[in-house]
Amino acid sequence: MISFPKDFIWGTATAAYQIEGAWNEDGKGPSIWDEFTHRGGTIAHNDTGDVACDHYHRYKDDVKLIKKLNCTAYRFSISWPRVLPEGRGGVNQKGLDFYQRLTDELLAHHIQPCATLYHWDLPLALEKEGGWTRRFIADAFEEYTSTVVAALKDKVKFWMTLNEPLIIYGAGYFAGVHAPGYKSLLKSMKVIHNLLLSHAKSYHCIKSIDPQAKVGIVNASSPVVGESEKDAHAAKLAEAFTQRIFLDPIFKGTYPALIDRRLRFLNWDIKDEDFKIMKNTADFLGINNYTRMVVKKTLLPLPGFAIQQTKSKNVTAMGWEIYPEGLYNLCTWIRDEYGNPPVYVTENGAAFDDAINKGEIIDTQRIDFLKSYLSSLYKAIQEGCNVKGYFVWSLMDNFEWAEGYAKRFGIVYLDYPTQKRIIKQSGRWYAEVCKRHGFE
Ligand code: IFM
Repeated sequence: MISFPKDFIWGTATAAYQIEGAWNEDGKGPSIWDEFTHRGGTIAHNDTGDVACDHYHRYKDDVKLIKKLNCTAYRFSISWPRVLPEGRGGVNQKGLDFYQRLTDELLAHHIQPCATLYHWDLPLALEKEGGWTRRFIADAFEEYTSTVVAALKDKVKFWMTLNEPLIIYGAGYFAGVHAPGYKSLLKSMKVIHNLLLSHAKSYHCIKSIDPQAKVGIVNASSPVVGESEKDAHAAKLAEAFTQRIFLDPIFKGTYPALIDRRLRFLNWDIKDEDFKIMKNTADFLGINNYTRMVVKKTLLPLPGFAIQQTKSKNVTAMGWEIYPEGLYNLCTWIRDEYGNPPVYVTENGAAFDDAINKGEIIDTQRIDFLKSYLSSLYKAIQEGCNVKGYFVWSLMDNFEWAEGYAKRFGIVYLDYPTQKRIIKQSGRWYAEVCKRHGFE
């Protein structure tokens, strides 16, 4: 029997744009994702998040589901343009009220609300002014933070500022496959620094409103390896550009030495005093882990590495290698490099091609996946890693960004035409894990 500590937090996770729907209801302003999906040709099957899981109207049922899963915590995100339709200035009270109702409902069911302030849905009005590429965004994010935290401070004590800054800059500004859809190395480098500054200002803002609150950042966390020995330096560069870049400023107050000059060469707006604001701005670290990253060196010096498609046959429906040891490697690396901070696995899970059969979804592959990653996490905890909780991605199938609804990550199945929710076999299994704090 694998038994996790008794105070270990068990949860599931979602994000506003992926589940809420109601994209233009009750005064919500448009986000970059509304614009990006409505462009057409950007998302598989031209899917949009206009309706998604209709969670905005069905949140009460969804909280009941979380309760059925025996989760003690729920990670969700707040939609910035629902609260501030123009990104700053006038507050949309109806939008804020939705999150009051949601958190009340969670607390009534003894589920701890864990809120992410930014999971990719930037107000379109701010994007029109340059969005994350311009420094003003940090003040706008601070204003948004203060509005939300002042309203919810009695209910939410666990805040995450940004979800996966790596994907924001990599997919949104470098590869162009996520909103706002730029393919620009220069823009992406500017975005990195502004994200970190925004995180830091948001951190200080939350602590000034509620010193008791726990505040952290959530990173897309994958251990990095070179494809062959020749690629060892490329792996170091990739680790710096994807992992250390968001950890060093927060835990050490500097950019990683290996890439500091390159970053400053590409972004003249990096000021030394920024690092004083950024240093020591995480009470905990959120890690989202799905796979590992295999890289190869490239001739181009920037960024100096190329991410390789896995050659493994052991993959999920996303084509991501199933590599549970990676979670152990990651946790022990964080322990050794960053002074063993409190860590929460804020996302872990897998997409598979689930099908309903006589009203049931038998997703044994997902159970195997979760078991193997949880076993790896358990080993890390046994070896002294300060891991405090685990959130499955995701509570239910939802809008999987560029992949639309084709990829299903949920432990609850969504029958989109009827909006019926059906707990998958993995959901029933996870409910037992949460109840027993472990599994055989
Ligand atoms: O669905 C996403 C989530 O929004 C952020 N982390 C990765 C998940 C799976 O791709």
